[in-house]
Amino acid sequence: QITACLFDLDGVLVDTAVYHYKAWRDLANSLGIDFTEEDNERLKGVSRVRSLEIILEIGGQTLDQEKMLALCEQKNTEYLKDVAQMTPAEILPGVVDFLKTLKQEGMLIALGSASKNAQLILERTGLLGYFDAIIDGRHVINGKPDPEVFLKGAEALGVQPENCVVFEDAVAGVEAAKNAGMRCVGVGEPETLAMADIVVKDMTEMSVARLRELGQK
Ligand code: B16
Ligand code: MG
Repeated sequence: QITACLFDLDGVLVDTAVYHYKAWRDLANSLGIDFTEEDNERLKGVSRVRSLEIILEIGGQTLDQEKMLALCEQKNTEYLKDVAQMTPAEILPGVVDFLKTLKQEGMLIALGSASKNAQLILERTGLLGYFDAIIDGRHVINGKPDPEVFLKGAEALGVQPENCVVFEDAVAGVEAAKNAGMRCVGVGEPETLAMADIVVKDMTEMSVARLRELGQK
């Protein structure tokens, strides 16, 4: 039986990937590295430092720890300029209706995101009030596909992993959910998210009936 839903942020509730891409591309270009939208797919669900490591790998460069932290800081400052302009209009389709339904059904709701800016983004988009617990990049040591972020979410809600459903758009995130022993709804393409129990295009395709079905699986 499903009693709790754990949501990833970027790609599931809002599309911050476009802002991440813009900020990383500018930074990569300043280092003389070409960084395409296709390359950006590799950064989804991945931590900030790991994202920079991937960009440096693409460019065949290495930098010392101190320089890397400075560049992460620089990227985040640019990224936050866009986040500051975010509004509820940027919430992805079906999200608000589905969250409202879950609340009515007495379902517990948590956030499980790699982002250290998650709380701010939820505030800017007016989604914060729906969440009973928030676990994000500030609370975890091991990034997805490690299950830590979702296990901590379940713990904060006081529920067992087998009673949780995770909503994820990134392959590493789906793996993290499965590693946590949870059901997983993939958000995106079935070919890419094959490990998920079901895959939806977006939250307009979700309903309480589908959640219950998932609980029977
Ligand atoms: P920040 P999610 C992830 O969010 C993004 O998908 C990923 O691209 C980003 O690098 C990561 O958050 C860290 O974000 O720099 O804000 O701490 O999909 O786990 O909600
Ligand atoms: Mg995501």
